Amino acid sequence: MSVRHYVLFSTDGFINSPSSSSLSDNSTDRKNLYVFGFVGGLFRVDSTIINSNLNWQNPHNWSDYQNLKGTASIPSPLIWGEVDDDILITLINLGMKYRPDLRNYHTIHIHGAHVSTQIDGFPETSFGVPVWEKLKECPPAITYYYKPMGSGTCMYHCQVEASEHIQMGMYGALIVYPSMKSLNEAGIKKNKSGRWCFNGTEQSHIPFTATNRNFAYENVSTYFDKEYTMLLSDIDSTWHESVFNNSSFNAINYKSDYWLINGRSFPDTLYPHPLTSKAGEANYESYVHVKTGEKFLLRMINMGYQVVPWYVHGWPFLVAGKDAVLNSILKLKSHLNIKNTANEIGEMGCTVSIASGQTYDLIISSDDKREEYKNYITKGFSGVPYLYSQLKSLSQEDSSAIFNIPTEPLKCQKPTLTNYLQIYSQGSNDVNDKLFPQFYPMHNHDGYKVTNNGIYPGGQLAFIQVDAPDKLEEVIKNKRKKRDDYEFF
Ligand SMILES: [Cu+2]
Repeated sequence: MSVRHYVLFSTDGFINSPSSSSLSDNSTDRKNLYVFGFVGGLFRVDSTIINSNLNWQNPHNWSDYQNLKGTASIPSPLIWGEVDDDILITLINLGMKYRPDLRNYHTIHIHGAHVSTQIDGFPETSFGVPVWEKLKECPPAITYYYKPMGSGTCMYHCQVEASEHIQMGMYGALIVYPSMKSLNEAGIKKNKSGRWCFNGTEQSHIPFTATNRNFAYENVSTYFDKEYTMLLSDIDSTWHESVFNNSSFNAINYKSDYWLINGRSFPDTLYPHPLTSKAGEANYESYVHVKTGEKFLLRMINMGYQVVPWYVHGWPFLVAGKDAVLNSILKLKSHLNIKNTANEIGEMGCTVSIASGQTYDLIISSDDKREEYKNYITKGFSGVPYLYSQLKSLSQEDSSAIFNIPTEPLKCQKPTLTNYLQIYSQGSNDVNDKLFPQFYPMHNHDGYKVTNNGIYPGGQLAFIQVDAPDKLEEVIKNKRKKRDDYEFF
């Protein structure tokens, strides 16, 4: 149980969004969109200061805060904690750099949290935080606080003139992990050899390195190896321009023309996210990169004004939870102590409709499908020749018919492009090398929202790259099977 204290500053800024499907940085392919948002981050954990610059009570920091004006982007910093932590969020209102005449109050509403109305950020029932005017005095600040009682995916946003301030970008993700204590209370524990157990039964699919932050909920079926937060939103650029230009805009004329994942449209969704500072912690990366056999969690959040039918190619997902509540089938399964580790019992799907303000926790097991895929890729069936030979003759007809795929962009300044002919032509005779990597798109299924400025592909589109299973891992696994001895590690 910790105190996690975040300090956020409200202000304005710009995001630079692709306005075509080009991977180039050419300014003609990009558009600046005026936004509002929060900047700042984690100030302290218990009495350990993480970032002393965020100590707003220290007069030495005050002049620097003026430099934060105009630096907002989308989304706002990701906030996380564990069940029973004290989450504190201090809000300071810097005012706007580009619209200094705007003296609006701002608030923090933690969407999905159960707090008293006096502090839930709804200004009409409580208060707003005013602009810091007397710069030689300590900024007026309000500290929102709450103790999460349950785990799951939430978000926070400003609730002042919510139609406009949310549209302008004042939102971020908020994640609550189970604590060791809350897991233990649900029967999920580590035994003396370091292996995870549920009600005393060893869970061999959960590695001994897993921590409480590898569970979405206090439920053994919600274990994951990796997690990705997908904060979805939509933008009407006309509205943003009218706020920038101080011209009037009637919210009922809302018509979105940019669709974002974590503040970015495809192809920017391929690149490392600028807000990621610390490896291994929850972040806004949207390029999913896993190994065969890994389970990954998609924390879907919709802060847009339109329902998103989110579709994942290739893999069915398990609905682990919705709106920070564990899925009732999983709850029942654990209550009845049904001992299957696979997903046979659970709500599965490939598309989920995510309304504005909803969150979904989706878990995908990238199971080993080599035997199945060989039928498509290297064998062929029902008299159809295998795919490589078909693609080869297709490329002789029209070489550009074989599309290029960006591969491993997180390792590169620019994504390396490849295509399946190149992958199949790899020198190795090992058929596995021709099967991997697999690339699965996931996207808004309202097709026109997979565009930038009307140009396809763009918008809410991201990729999942699944690599071959780690050979070393396989060796270890085999040895483990034989010896069942954790001292091996
Ligand atoms: Cu606001």
